[in-house]
Amino acid sequence: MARLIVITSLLISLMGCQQSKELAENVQIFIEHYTQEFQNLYYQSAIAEWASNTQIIEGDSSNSIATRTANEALANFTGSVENIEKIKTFLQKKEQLTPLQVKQLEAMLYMAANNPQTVPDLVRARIKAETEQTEKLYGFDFKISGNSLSTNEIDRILREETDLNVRLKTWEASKEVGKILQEGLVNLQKLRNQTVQALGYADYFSYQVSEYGMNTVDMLELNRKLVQEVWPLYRELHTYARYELAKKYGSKEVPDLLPAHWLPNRWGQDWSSMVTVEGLDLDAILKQKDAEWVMQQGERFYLSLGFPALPASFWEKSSLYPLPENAGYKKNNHASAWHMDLDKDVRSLMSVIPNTEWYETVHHELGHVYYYISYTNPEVPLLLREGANRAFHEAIGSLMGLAAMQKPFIAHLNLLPADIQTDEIQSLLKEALNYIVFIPWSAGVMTEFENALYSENLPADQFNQKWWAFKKTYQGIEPPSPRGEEYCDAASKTHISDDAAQYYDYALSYALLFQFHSYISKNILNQDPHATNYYGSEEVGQFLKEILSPGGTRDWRKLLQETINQDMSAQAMLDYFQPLMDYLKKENQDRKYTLPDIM
Ligand code: X8Z
Ligand code: ZN
Repeated sequence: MARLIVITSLLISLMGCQQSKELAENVQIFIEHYTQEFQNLYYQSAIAEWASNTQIIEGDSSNSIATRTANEALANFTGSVENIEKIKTFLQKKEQLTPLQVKQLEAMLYMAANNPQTVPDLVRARIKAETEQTEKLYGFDFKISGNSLSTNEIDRILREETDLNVRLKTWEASKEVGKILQEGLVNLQKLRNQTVQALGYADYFSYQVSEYGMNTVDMLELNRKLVQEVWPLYRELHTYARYELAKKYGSKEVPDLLPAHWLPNRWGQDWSSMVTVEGLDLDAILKQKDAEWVMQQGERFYLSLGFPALPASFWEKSSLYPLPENAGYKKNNHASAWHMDLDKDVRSLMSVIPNTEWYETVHHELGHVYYYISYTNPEVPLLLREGANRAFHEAIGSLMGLAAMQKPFIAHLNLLPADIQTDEIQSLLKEALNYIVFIPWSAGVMTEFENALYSENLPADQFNQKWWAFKKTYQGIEPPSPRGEEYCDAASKTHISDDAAQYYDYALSYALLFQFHSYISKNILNQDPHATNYYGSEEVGQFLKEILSPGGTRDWRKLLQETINQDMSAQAMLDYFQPLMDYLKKENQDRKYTLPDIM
């Protein structure tokens, strides 16, 4: 009797084993078929999007029609009811599959939720709305007194001009694009929410957040904590900037809130050009170079760490420089990197000119490109060719941008005399005006606004007041004059239209990048994090490859533990800037603080 039971249960478990082997094989076949079809449709979509973003011809709808068609085909496939059913059935037997199979099925389901064919009309309407919004955004002709000007030119004026009237006109001109995007944004708010709700997500914000394995409450809390942690330093920088800019513009009064047109950036997200470090004036150095040099220098840095040369197709197919004025068409004016076929076709879209901002951005975009190249390997299935999370993807190039601006690095390139004396506190101040100032903007304004927009269904007649309420609370910035609901200033930020509900990626990426930088400086280079030279260090390259090459095959928290033995945290960033506090407190000694001391 007992024997019989043993044999029967053995038989059953053998059968079970056979079944699960069969299941794993079936799943593998499904994944392979899916992958092939997906790659093909994804590539077609990327090719069409590429044309739509690099050749915007007024009145010509051929690009937008092609883009809509390609995106609909991709959506029909990724959101197909049949695929969704199959994936869900497979996932019910998770425990019989390999972790990699589960991850791939989950990636499919995540994409399906973005355009479920249970609601085909909604998906189609959304694709149409997104294509139209992108066209309007990047086809926009910025003008001052009737004269067209590029966003590079707007940015230059806001960095350099001291005449407040000229600044005001320029800032106002930069916000005009928001007006024509308001209607589209209202439509997209509804359509983005409705499409993901069809597969059970609460709203589009929580859909995007879920990719981190987090919910909206946790993500908001994490971002608010980040703001709180940098707040004491931000408050010092805010006070410093009010007084220094009042001096610079000859204003007798020091305003309580920073007027938006006083700041050297359209959104007040980076104030670093306020400070020039004597002896370390990168802008002056770059003025003697051309845009091609900036691109090649970016590649040289990655090469020096042991990364491969960029493929010839990168140089042939990318769109790296501003269009000539008489081009007769426009292109997307914001920087991006593209993994067109999730294989070897990598490109970047930029408008590089030789200045500090583009020098940094070139390193940022090449970070994406080298991430693509690193995880395009046989160990990483095509569906998992993505960052460990989206913030990792943003962190790598920004890390390289930071490293490429430190004095020992620049001196090593012979761009400076090696023995030049520079003021280290001024360098740190300049960096804080970039990295610290960015946090209340990204983790605060952008994240809170998009949360209100999608999770809280912000009513269309409150977009602008909400935007400025967040600008005031988080950044201590006010508009030059009241801006009613005829404006939609949030929509002057490109991500609001074409990278929706993801801006916290950048906030988190800054925390991460200081963690990576601190690890590299202390544990690999044995250098002061404030004065490093990564150039030529294959060990640094090796460390980065460990982070990059697994792509999305690993849990990001585990990967972080294994590479730097830490959880994600702002501590490294805070430590880095700690020496600045005393300096700023002294500078601000007799000045009135207008931000609350606790956020
Ligand atoms: O949008 C970007 C990148 C896109 S790949 C250039 N960044 C954010 C921005 O410009 O607002 C980089 C840092 C912040
Ligand atoms: Zn990026």
